[in-house]
Parts: sequence; C-alpha cells; structure tokens
Amino acid sequence: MHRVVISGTGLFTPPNVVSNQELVTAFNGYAQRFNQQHAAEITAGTLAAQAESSVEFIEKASGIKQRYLMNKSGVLDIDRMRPYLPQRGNDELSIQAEMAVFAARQALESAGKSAADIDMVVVACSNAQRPYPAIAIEVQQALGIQGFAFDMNVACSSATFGIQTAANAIASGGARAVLVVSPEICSAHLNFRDRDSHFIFGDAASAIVLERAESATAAQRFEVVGCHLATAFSNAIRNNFGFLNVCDESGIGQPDKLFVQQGRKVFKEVCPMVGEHILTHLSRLNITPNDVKRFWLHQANLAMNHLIARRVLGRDASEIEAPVILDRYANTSSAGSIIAFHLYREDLQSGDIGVVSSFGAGYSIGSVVLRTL
Ligand code: CO8
Repeated sequence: MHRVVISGTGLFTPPNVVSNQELVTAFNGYAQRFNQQHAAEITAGTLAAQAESSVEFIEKASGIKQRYLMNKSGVLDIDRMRPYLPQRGNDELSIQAEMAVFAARQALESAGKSAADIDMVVVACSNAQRPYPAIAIEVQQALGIQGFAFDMNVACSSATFGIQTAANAIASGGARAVLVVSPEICSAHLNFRDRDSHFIFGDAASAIVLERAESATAAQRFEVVGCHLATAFSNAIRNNFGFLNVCDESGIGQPDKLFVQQGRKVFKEVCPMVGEHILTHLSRLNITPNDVKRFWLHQANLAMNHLIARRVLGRDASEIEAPVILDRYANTSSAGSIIAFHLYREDLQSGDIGVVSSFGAGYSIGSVVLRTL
C-alpha cells in the first residue's frame, strides 16, 4: 500500500461579486411587485403576501456578506432571477469544465505536476451540467491527461468522498496521482425567489492533487492519515430536478426542481452528527481534538461551524483554528471546505494535524484527517 499525500490545491473564483444588499434589493423588488399584482387575493386572504428579505437577517442568520456568481445580471433582474449562462456548442469547452480546468491547472502547478503525472480525474460536485459524457472526461481531455475520469455526486460532501476515492486508488496502486475537482454553479439551482434561501449559495471551483508520498515534491504536503464517511437519508435538503421530469409535465418548472431545505431542521440535526463524526474519527486515530491545529469545515453557516467546533473542542475555536470563507464566498457546496483548506494552509508546520470536514444533503458527512509533512 502506498502512503498518500495532498500535494497541490487550486481555486477558481467567478468574476462577479454580489453583495447581500444587491440580492435583497432584487428580492424585495420582486416581492413588492408580486404583492401589487396580487393585491386583491392578498386582501381577500386567499393568497399570502410575500414578506421582504433583509441584509441584517442574512448576516445574522448565516454569516454571509457576499458571494461570487458566474452571472450577476440575470440573478438581479427581477423579471428573471436566475443566472444567464447561454448553452455552448458541443465542440466548445463546457462552463463547468472551464471552471474545473482553471482550478486544476493551479492545483497541478502548486503540486509541481504535469498532465503526464495524473492517472485519474474525478469531478466531484453537487450538480453536473449534463449526465454524459462526464464533465471529468472533458476536463481530462482539456488538460491532456491519460488514464480515466468520472463524475460523482454526494452534494456538499462530494469533495471529501472524492478524496477518499482518490486516496484508495493511489494507496492500492490503481493510480499514481489523482485530480479531484469540484466546480459548483450553485446559483443555477438556487431559487432566488425563495426568501428563506435566496442568499445562501455562491459559485466557485476547487481542485486538489493527491499522489503517492514518494513521488511528491511540493514544498508543503499533507499526508492523508484517514478518511471517515457517513450518510443517513433525509428529505430536509432536497432537489427533485432530474431526467424523469420530462415524464410528468405538471412538475416542470415547479420550485421543488430547485434547492429546497428546512434550514432550521438541518441545523439541529446535522451539527450533533458532524461533531460526533469528527470526534469518532479522531479517537480511532488516537488523536485528541486539542492536537488538531486546523479545522477546514464545510462553509454553510457560521453559527453551525461555531457549534460544531465547540462540540469537538469543548470550547470556542479561534478564527485561525476554524477559518471562515463563507462571509466572502457563501455556501459553495462541496468546494467550501477545500477553499478554506486552499486559503488557510500555508502557515502550518511539519507535524501539524488538520481536519477537512464536509456535511450536507443526503445527509452526507465526510472527514479527512491530514498531517503536514
Ligand atoms: N429576511 C428576513 N427574514 C427572514 C428571511 C429573510 N431572507 N428568511 C427567513 N426570515 C425570517 C423567517 O420568516 C422567520 O421569522 P419568524 O421567526 O417570524 O417566523 C425568522 O426569519 C427565522 O427563520 P428561520 O428559522 O428559517 O431562520 P434560521 O435562523 O434557521 O436561518 C438559515 C436560516 C440561514 C437557512 C439556517 O437555518 C441555516 O443555515 N441552516 C443550515 C442550512 C445548511 O447548512 N444547509 C446545507 C445545505 S447545503 C448542501 O447540502 C448542498 C446541497 C446541494 C447544493 C445546492 C446548491 C443550490
């Protein structure tokens, strides 16, 4: 069995910043117009008025201040309220592959690797823009990588599940090095007309290079000490979009074909599960929580991360122990914990332990314990 390290990371950040104020202005414009247009039914009590959104609520409830989106104008246009991402021709690089390739090139560079060193590409994310051919195979071709590639989806936990898949392939000799890429266009499956959730997601792509310890030459490498994955079925986060939609015309375009969640239920159920999950994982590896220098947690909600860190450490985590990127990026689904890792890893010293942890729809939970080499 080969020892496995993460030797490089990369990040693609979309060009458009959207502040809470901009989103709230668009949402409230839509809500006011809806209420005017339906004034008679609202007065008669047959239709509920749309309540307005607020910047104060968003920041207080989530910790999110802004997000990056692939397209801004379509989202902020109250006649549209979804990104405008024109379909590309079959011979053009698809938009998700483009994001993935950008992040992957950065990860390869930081690992000091070239396409010839990689045997396997995994595109691990919440939504692929088509069922086939796999986005991963398109990325593989765009980068000139031999070997094989496939897409996988475990919602917000896609990247950690992808890391375990990659680590197993490397450890067992199935691949020398693997690229795990998470291109997330969350804005395309977010309902910007839903007051409860219109603010929670952003777009981004993350990438990681994993390889055999003996081949790694990057100045900073992280040994994969262990992966621990868990799933438990829940309808509290759900999206009914899928290939069977065309078989029942009555459901096409309905809100359940976008992201739907019971946020408070998710919060209450998932936080204790994740705390337990990380504690169990550390204990199996004979690592005490206070020996962990850094927690790169999934970036969905600031209060959630505070609570999870408190459960694991028995005290509040400092900002450097559990870095936050959701204030700038919002929830980028599977990319979130990897973006935190990418941006907050350089100061770690040889021997320092860190934990990447994801959690989300499924429910799905992943933790990856890393030791800095
Ligand atoms: N503005 C003002 N007030 C609001 C707003 C708003 N926008 N929205 C709700 N309110 C009001 C409510 O009406 C309610 O009022 P009242 O008390 O009078 O009834 C009050 O605020 C409180 O509402 P909530 O209970 O809904 O608010 P919470 O404090 O629970 O906060 C959150 C809502 C922020 C959504 C919070 O519950 C949360 O973050 N929960 C965890 C969610 C989470 O982590 N989900 C993970 C999903 S990610 C994932 O798995 C990936 C899925 C695949 C990717 C999909 C990409 C699109």
